Parts: sequence; structure tokens; C-alpha cells
Amino acid sequence: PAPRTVLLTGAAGGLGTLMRALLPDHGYALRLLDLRPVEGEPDAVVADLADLADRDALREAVRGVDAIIHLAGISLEASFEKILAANIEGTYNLYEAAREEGVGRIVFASSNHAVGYTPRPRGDDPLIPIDTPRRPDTFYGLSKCFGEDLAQLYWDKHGIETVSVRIGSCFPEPTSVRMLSVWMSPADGARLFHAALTAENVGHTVVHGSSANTRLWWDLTSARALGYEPQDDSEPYAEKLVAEQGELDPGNPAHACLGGPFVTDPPIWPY
Ligand code: NAI
Ligand code: 15L
Repeated sequence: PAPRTVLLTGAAGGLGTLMRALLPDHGYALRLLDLRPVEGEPDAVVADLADLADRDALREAVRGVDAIIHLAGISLEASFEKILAANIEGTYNLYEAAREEGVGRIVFASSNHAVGYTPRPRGDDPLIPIDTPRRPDTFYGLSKCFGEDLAQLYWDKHGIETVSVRIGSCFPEPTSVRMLSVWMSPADGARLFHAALTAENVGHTVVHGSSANTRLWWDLTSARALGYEPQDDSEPYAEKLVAEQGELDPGNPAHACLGGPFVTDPPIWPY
């Protein structure tokens, strides 16, 4: 069959770059969108054409695609005003463009920081369930709560399906002891996005996004129900990271919550 055409927003970013390399192997033809030029991709929709504030450009970018993977936006903490424009209004503009152009499926990059104040499990505590109450740890996390609710509204009112993926940490390797619990290998990320694009009748489904880590903190049941079968585990990185950083200290709030440093000292968006 012909590859399914998917618009990848945020294609120049870290996760977008990883997914540009991996998703074609799952049978996708990607259309790319970002504010910034996408390295090695002269056909990507960039610059003023690609700002999530530009509704005409968004309509053009989504026209004719089978689905959208929405990664674009501010990915760290920032002022409320900046988050409002990029993540809240920007995501609204994208959903409106999808509605106007008849795109039926979106994968939304939500984040663990929508529920970042949730205490992490210790000892025999149960894994964090997917319906754990919202506890955003930043304005950034709050914008992900908004995105999930927007997705629910567009399913209930307009029949646009979304899988909201509360991504843990998707980087080539875990770089902290916390990340051992929430790491999603890039290959598992591509597997999860593929499952989210192809599973039937998802309505609006929220899933945790990580590999099958030995030190996992959250429940992957709703992700597995989409057909996602994670293949990776962060444990091979554990010995080195624990030797360098020590085990997590339950007395330290940045070690006691799912959101890690975002609860105390969030990394700030540099632009
Ligand atoms: P990133 O910051 O590397 O990439 C975001 C991209 O969005 C950038 O290339 C930026 O130019 C683009 N962008 C920002 N504002 C825009 C706008 N107004 N219009 C068009 N493009 C805009 O972030 P990363 O790590 O690649 O994350 C991608 C998405 O996944 C983000 O939504 C982030 O919140 C989410 N996420 C990522 C996680 C991770 O582990 N990488 C964890 C949880 C969520
Ligand atoms: C996120 O939501 C950020 O976008 C990403 O840069 C990481 O900080 C990740 O969460 C994390 O929690 O490690």
C-alpha cells in the first residue's frame, strides 16, 4: 500500500529529528513543519509559513494529509504569555486547521509534566495509572493539560481522533537516574507513534509514553491496548548513572515527584 502521509510539526526539534529518521521505516511519507529550517530538508515548510500562529499556513500544511503528529511548541518552561501563544493558541490553531481540512487523526505530544506533581511510586506502590488526577508542575505542563482537553473536545464535538502521549523522556540515551524510570527509546517512540496512528477507534485516548523500563513508574496498559509493544529497557544504563549520581533521595522534592526537576527548578525555554 502507498505510505500514509503524515504532517510532522516540530520537525526540526530533538524528537522531530529522531522521528524523521525512524518513521519512514514504518511506512510513512512525512510532510515537515517548523519555525526553524529543518536540516537537510529543503522542502520542509519553514519560517513565517510555519508558525503555529499562522492559520492560513497551517491549513495549507495539513491539506491532504492522512494524519498529524503534533510536536511543535515550547518544550520547557517559559512565561505564561509565551506558552499561551505557542502551546495553547498554537495547538488550537492546528486543531482548527485539521477540522477545516478534514484530517481525522492527530497524535499529540503531551508530557509527564501534565501530572508532574504526582508522587513517584516507591517500593511496592502501584504504578501511576493513566487516569491519575492532573497535577501540572509548570505553565508548560498546564499547556499539555489544555492540549489533552482540546483533543477530547474535538473528538466529542467534531469526531477528530487523538492519541495524547504523555511522553516521559525521549532521547537517544537516558542521562539521569530519574530518566531510567521514564525513558522512551527513540525506536520505541516510533513504535508508539505508529500504534497511535494505526489503532482503530481510539476516540481520544491518553497513554503513557515510555519503554518497558525495569524501573518504570507508570502503567503502560492503555499504550499496549493500541498495539504498542515496547522493545527497550533503560536498565543497561543504570549502573553507570547510579554510580555517577547516586540513587534518588526521597527527601528531595525533585526526586520525589514524577516531574523531577520541573517541580523545583524547571529548565527554561532559551528563546
Ligand atoms: P524541541 O524544543 O527540540 O522541538 C520543538 C520544535 O517546535 C522546535 O523545533 C521549535 O522550533 C518548534 N516550534 C516551537 N514553537 C513553534 C511554533 N510556534 N510554530 C512552529 N514550530 C514551533 O522539543 P522536543 O524535545 O523535540 O519535543 C517535541 C514535543 O514533544 C514538544 O511538544 C514537547 O513538549 C513534547 N515532549 C517531548 C519530550 C521529550 O522527551 N523530548 C517529553 C515530553 C513531551
Ligand atoms: C519534557 O516534557 C520536555 O519537553 C523534555 O525536554 C524533557 O525535559 C522531558 O519532559 C523530561 O521530563 O525528561
